[in-house]
Amino acid sequence: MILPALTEAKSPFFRPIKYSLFPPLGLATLAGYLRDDDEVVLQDEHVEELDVEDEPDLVVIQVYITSARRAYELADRYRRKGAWVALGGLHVTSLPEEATRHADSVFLGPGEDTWPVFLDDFRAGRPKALYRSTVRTLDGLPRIRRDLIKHPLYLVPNSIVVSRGCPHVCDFCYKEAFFEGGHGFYTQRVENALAEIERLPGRHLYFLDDHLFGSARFASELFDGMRGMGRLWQAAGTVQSVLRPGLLEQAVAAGLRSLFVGFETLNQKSLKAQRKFQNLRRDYGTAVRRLQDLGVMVNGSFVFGMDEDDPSVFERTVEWAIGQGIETATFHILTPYPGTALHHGIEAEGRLLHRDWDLYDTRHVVFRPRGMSVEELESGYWRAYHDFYRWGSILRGASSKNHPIAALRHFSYAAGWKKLEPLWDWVIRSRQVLRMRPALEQILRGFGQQAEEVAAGGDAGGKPDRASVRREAT
Ligand code: B12
Ligand code: SF4
Repeated sequence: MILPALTEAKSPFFRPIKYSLFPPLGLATLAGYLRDDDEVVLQDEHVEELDVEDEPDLVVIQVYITSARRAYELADRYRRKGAWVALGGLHVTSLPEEATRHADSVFLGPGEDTWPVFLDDFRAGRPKALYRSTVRTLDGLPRIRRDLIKHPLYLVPNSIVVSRGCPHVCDFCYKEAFFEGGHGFYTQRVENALAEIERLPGRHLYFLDDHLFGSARFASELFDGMRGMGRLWQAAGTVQSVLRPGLLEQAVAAGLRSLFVGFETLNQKSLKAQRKFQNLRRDYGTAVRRLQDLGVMVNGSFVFGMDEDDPSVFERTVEWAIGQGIETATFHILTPYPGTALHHGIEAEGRLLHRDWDLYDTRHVVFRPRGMSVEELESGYWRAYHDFYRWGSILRGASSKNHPIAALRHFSYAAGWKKLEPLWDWVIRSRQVLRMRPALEQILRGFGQQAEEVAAGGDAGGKPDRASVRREAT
């Protein structure tokens, strides 16, 4: 089983830490369906040199858009050697005709229903060329084969997903295309999710769910069950879910310490155009303050290049994010992934510049924007990163915090990710990534402050008093 990497992740010169964060959870999930006497090796090219001299009967490759070229190269190589090659994942689902040229079997959508059927077919000597997922459930999943994951190579080996998809339908998102033909959002049973969490060693967890708060009932029961487990965790959620009374407090009491929030744009018209309705007319500032008051760090996600954006968008967005004291920001250039509504629209308007999937990495402009030139969009994107992570900006963001401990935490986290990149590069090369986890946990804990007070004393169902949280911290 192979997770191929895009070129950048294998660079001999510099390796961004983001590629050493998470193990290949999708493939480890599929490996759970194998029999005890099946011999299986899981290789992740983001963190190791691939051994392609082996002679397997079956090769399984997960294909993302940015690693598609490498995935097809590997697939062709193994097919020439006589192995049966199975390709699946997001990119294959969007463009099955393209993938078919490099595969013996192609899988559309999530693999939990089709993969076991294929395994039976394969063992019986009659595997099909195409498998399309239609049954969507996470009930009765076998155990994820975490034993196949090379833990020391990842900063966050405890990544976990307890749901699939998302209840929303944003135009630029992969989600609608990937889940076509069945439910687009479904969760595990709470007891199964809790059992999976119990099995994970250590304290730190990272929920990779698109929207952990997508079902308020599920999330509430999950957080209730996690209370007292002593976990520290990170996740993703929407502005809407942050503003919802009660749920966030429950999450914090269960150990939430940092949340990835899709703000995407400060422009209401753009939100509407992208059908990001759940963000419409929500007070972003209140959402950030709610998170900060509860001791949750914010990773704000922003997208540049929507039709309403002009060259002033970069500075406005960055200024807003720094002013709000957002700890880390992820900027993206709007990218029309094949299969999405955004892609259909831009293609129909003749604005697509090329189909070089290597460059569909949200850092390159692949379509003709409306309100600025391609060069302005690309340089504005890089400027946004530069301006947000300048020492002066980090200090300004940190000083917006009301407490020195919160300011120190802001400073350590923001500087740790961006300013210490050469150090991360060295850590990755010396294969010491896992050793950095205690430092990450320490920062997430807020050096033992704020959120732990809420967890210990706060009423999970109610709204803690902002002033009292600050007083406790002091
Ligand atoms: C974690 C993550 C990462 C991690 C690590 C990836 C990893 N180790 O798997 C990191 C940080 C490295 C990363 C980087 C990037 N990512 Co990323 N990432 C994710 C994220 C949040 C979760 C993936 C995950 O673990 N899901 C949970 C598991 C259980 O599901 P799964 O992996 O999809 O596997 C299931 C199915 O896909 C299927 N399946 C997969 N392969 C196969 C094969 C076969 C044979 C079968 C039968 C089934 C099958 O079965 C599995 C079980 O259901 C997704 C969002 C998402 N919801 O998928 C984005 C996502 C995959 N990333 C994306 C992007 C764009 C990127 C970047 C380009 C971002 C950037 N600007 O740098 C880079 C480059 C990625 C690359 N290497 O090429 C896009 C991909 C779009 C696309 N069409 O391919 C996504 C969808 C985010 C988004 N909403 O746009 N990413
Ligand atoms: S809220 Fe996020 S995950 Fe859900 S559809 Fe929109 S972009 Fe995709």
